[in-house]
Amino acid sequence: MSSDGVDLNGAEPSVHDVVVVGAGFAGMYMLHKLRGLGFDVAVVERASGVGGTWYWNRYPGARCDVESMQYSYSFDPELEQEWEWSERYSGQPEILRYANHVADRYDLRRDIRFETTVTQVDWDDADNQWRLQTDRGTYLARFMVMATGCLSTANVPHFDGAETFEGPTYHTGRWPHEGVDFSGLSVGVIGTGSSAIQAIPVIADECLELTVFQRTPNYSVPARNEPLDASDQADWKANYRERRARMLTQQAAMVQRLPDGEDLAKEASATEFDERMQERWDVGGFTFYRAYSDIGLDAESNGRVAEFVRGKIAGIVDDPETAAKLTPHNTIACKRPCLDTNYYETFNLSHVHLVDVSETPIDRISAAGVVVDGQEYPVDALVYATGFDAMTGTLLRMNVTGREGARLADHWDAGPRTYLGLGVAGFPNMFTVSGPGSPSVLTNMIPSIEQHVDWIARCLVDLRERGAATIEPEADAEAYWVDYVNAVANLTLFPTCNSWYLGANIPGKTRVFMPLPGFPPYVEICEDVASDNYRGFALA
Ligand code: NA7
Repeated sequence: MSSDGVDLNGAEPSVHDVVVVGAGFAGMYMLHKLRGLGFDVAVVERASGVGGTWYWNRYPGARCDVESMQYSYSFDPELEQEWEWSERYSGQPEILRYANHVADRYDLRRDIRFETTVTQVDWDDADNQWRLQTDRGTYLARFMVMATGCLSTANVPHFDGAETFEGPTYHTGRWPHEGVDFSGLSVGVIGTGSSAIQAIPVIADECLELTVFQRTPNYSVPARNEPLDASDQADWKANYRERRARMLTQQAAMVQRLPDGEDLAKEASATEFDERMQERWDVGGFTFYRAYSDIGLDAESNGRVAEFVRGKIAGIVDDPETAAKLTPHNTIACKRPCLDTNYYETFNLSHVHLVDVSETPIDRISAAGVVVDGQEYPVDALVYATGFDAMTGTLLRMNVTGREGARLADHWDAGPRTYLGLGVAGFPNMFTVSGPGSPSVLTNMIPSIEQHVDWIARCLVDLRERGAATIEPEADAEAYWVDYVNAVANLTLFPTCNSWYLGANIPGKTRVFMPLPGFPPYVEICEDVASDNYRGFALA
């Protein structure tokens, strides 16, 4: 790059008011919204299509854990009415079709540059603009929106000998678009997080032998997926405005099938407790975790609920040794809660094997399989269901520098620092959609995305009206926010597990609780900040 902004290969940079990184649900809505407000916007996207998470995560059984009628945009009532969902929880292909429908309906593709990967991002102090270098040219823009998703950089752990494995390997978050045929094959799956819990029963249906390598057992609750009843869908469509408004008043930005319990689990009688938990187990979904008000807050109450699930595992899994291995003993729901269809049941199948790698980790991968404690488990194909470098991984890999060349990686050395999860001190005019420090992954992502996009759009209009060139969080406001997020997280049981919420799944990553529990108070704070002349932000 030369100093006048011309690309080294001679091409002129592409100049816009706003450049958005990512064409998932956040980037698509950001583009649509800002276009409607008269901004010139370009979106860069490394994939060859829209959909973000749902573009990449095509593994067998990939499905949203939030019910279809709630996992969709609310910004256009016509879109809401015209789209028909087919199941209680949508599978990945259906959600990707929806994303493509939205892209077509609002003619979004003409402003999206696909197959374009950001390699370097620098703030230019002299010109008050961002310079994005990509593998397909340079972009200049006054404002930049990182719509890069929370789980978009795959975590592929290092195993000695992995390169010597003779069969194909796959990561759940980078699944081949043409699909994979496991029939007649012996398959290994590493990991038992929510991706694996969805994939294992489906892969088991197809393959000859399945060996699951489990480091930490996980709690899972039945999803009870089923075809969506036409009258249920019609009822939602008739009441969408009231229901969408109600979603925004809920901790996780979604309405549950049963009302949240307001009493304490530890005070319930044994009969009352079992009846209530059983009802929620039968209904399926996240309503299980909302049976009592203190499941996420009080260790004793949490322990009762955990024990209920442990009892279910013992009842479902025939072989007591396998059941014991599958039984978790940590806090329930302090890792991302999982929903399943026949997960524990799958381990009753004679061709499905469980290898516990908690005490003796995977030694290495050989040409023919996975070696644990000196024993080789032969497999023809290997699936890494090993998760993501969550919430910060993608942002940090883009080599972002702010004022005076300060690196985002240095600023976040001790964990991500943001104000409201929307901006970073020293990085003017950069917005993060569902960034660390916002409720994001603890909520239904689409309402969270809409709330951020609407806030950013309002902010850009206000700046335009005032003739302000820059906005950035003040250092004090950011420090206050980091402390606030930590203080709220410490009121809960979330920090008691080694979860990706804490960065604990990535060797060497600083352990800081990254999302903010509690959607409704967060929305109020954001409103209040904007109405109070963007309190905590410096405008120039
Ligand atoms: P997760 O929830 O991070 O699960 C990853 C799994 O991989 C988990 O069971 C890990 O065990 C396991 N893992 C990771 N590294 C290793 C090594 N080195 N050896 C053995 N096992 C390992 O990712 P998912 O994709 O399932 O879910 C991510 C989110 O995507 C999900 O919450 C939804 O929001 C969508 P561990 O528990 O760390 O011991």
